[in-house]
Amino acid sequence: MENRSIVVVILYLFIISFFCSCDGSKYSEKTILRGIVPLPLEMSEGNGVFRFNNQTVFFVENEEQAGIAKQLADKISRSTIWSVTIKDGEPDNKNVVTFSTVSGMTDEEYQLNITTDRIEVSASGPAGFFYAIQTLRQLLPVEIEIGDGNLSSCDVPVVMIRDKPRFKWRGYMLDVARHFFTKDEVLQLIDDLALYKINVLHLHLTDDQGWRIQIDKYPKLTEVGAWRVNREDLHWNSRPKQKPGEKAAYGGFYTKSDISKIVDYAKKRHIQVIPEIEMPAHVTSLLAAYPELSCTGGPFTVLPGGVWPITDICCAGKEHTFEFLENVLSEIMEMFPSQYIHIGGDEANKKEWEECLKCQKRIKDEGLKDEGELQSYFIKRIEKFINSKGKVMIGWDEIIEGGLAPQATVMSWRGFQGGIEAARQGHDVVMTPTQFCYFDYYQGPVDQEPLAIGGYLPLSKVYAFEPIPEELGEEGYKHILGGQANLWTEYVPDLAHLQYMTFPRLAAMAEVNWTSKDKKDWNNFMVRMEDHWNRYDAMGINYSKSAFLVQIESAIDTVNHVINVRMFTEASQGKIHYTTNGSVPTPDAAVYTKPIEIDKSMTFRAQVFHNGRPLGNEVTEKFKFHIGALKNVAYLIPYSKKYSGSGKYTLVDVLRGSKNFGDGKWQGWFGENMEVIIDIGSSQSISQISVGTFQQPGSWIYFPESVTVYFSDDGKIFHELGIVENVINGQAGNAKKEFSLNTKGIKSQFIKVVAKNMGVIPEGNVGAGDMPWLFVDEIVIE
Ligand code: TNX
Repeated sequence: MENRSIVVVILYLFIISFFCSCDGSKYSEKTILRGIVPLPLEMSEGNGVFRFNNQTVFFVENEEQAGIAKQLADKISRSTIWSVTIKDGEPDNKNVVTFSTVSGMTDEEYQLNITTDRIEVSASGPAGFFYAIQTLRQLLPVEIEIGDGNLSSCDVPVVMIRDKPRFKWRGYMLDVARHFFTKDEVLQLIDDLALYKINVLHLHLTDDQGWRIQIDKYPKLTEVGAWRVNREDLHWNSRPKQKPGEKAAYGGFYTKSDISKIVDYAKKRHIQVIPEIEMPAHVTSLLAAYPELSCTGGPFTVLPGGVWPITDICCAGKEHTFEFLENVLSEIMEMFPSQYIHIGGDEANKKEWEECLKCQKRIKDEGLKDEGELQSYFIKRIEKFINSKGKVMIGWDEIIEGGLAPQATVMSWRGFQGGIEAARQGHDVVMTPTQFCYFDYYQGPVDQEPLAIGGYLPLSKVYAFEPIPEELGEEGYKHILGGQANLWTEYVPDLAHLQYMTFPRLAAMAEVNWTSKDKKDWNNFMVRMEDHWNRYDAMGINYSKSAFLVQIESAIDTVNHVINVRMFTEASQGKIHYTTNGSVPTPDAAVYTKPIEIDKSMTFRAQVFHNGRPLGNEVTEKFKFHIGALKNVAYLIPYSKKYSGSGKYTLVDVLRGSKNFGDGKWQGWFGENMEVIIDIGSSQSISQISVGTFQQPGSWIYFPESVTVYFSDDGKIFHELGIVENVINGQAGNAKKEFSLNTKGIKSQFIKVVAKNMGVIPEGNVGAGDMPWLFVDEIVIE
């Protein structure tokens, strides 16, 4: 160690022990409330504040530091009635913020020493200074994010911070292919990523539904590939392809100048932009422009939504395919200075390759075993080209199949396994398993959230993500570069929605990747986040409050004929207030403390309040007791074992299935009708019968074709009461629907209900098993 480093370390230890009133792993309440996310490595707090005012001067050593200081100085200047001054040279007085380059720190490490007189920022280079400034930004009042120029001064607390990240890859992926986001929207996102010390923005630039980047050599890629027919009014999975004569005008792309602005803007915020060009599959938009790169010759049109499976693929038998892709990659590498180039490589359906003479010839000539090895041949060839330009290839974990390209870095998305295998083979890995990292998944109860792709990834689960799998041991520490959040945008059409899916989950992901494992603490995180709700408001970020949504769970007690209602939230801040008389819940409404037993129809309205302020949105849940409630149901056709609800009372248990069809409240029939007889015990007047059903075309669940109701007094001879036809016919996308029949004047003891399965899946959505599911809950008899 150099003498100077030793001095720095000794000095540092001295300062830390001076400030430390505890063992360094515990933080006082006051410190927690500062709201620094991700949590720094070490913090120790003193007394008092440093006050920024019209006399405060930033002293920097060079231009680069001046640029970093300016980013914060501009924010302060915009929010106050004065402007911050930046100078170089030695500070001569108090009330200064000084930047000093020191040795002995890693690239992204920094030290921030705030005293009442001055703020000292030290780091070994620009990344460290930049992160110190982000921490300082979070210590300043949220008003600095508003920029309306009213503050006369602003304070930051006296504190000593030493900080550095756990992982060097702290990523966020944005899919700009499924929905396009403009250059300005991307710039705004970059600003928001910087707040959390994210250092990789992975842009998924091409996919079946759009090609989003200008390539001079192949202009049709954007003239044709960037545009699709507008079917935004339909569910992603029920969008018919472009018809002859229809204009494709929905989409967009980045010009070279846009990319240069994005890369530059990100660089100033220490974010590396990594481009992804998908191959050999997920290429319909490319093939729409240049069909000669396919096995079949086309024609193709840019897809307006999802089609499954997609067999469109680049021909691996033609030399021209490689020449073309290498030319594209050359232009990409000119535009993006990043060390890594992402080539996709996921979900390649090999059907076309199996049937293509050229691909088969390639398999033979190269002595390959099968199409799996052909994919590996494809990827290795591309890797060789990327390496020849001094860059590293990265791809989704499918690139392991058939033999991994020698230098490749793997992005493990199908769980951890691909990453584990790759690391064991000595490759670097970015962990991005769906179950912890897919920000396109729901973050709250499905019924309360905007439409998402499926899955469930609440905030606490993101926080629980651990990128290094235990079974890897030392190998893991060596090869796992870090973790990454992925926002796929099939169901994310605009910036407001992007923000909703991203925040606050990004804050949790940031802490996963930055903060040391032993310092992570969910409750502590959520307390610090209290400051961030205000900061989001000030920054104009449309964030999700799903962690504070009241979830109402209910269980049936078939012995006592009551329902137990339980309420909870993901986050522990605040209290649940509720009403049952129809009024809006306020902080004065009853506080939920323990499960509530009900034996008659009731509507709950509930919301979380903390210090009088609502934290989440209001939630309503209705429980409707009816004549059929908890009566015997005879199944003439048994329900599927896979979707059995809670058994024989499911259809009459008062509890209603949600839009999450796996919630345990729905009963399903696969390709078959539902036929049940409900015995209500004695002959009674019935005014209406409603049958609740569900549709989710992406999961091959469809409304019934019709619902027919029969009645009988002996349970043997049934008379038809009426039929309700389905007029929607698979078009409505995800929805719940009641099939209701007016039965006024009818008296009956036995009611038979037949819901007719659609029988066939509508064209364009042919899926596993080729038969539709029919989902029912509940049968309400009034
Ligand atoms: C899988 S992750 C995909 C994407 C989809 C995503 C939806 C990966 C490499 N492929 O094409 O958008 O699931 O969650």
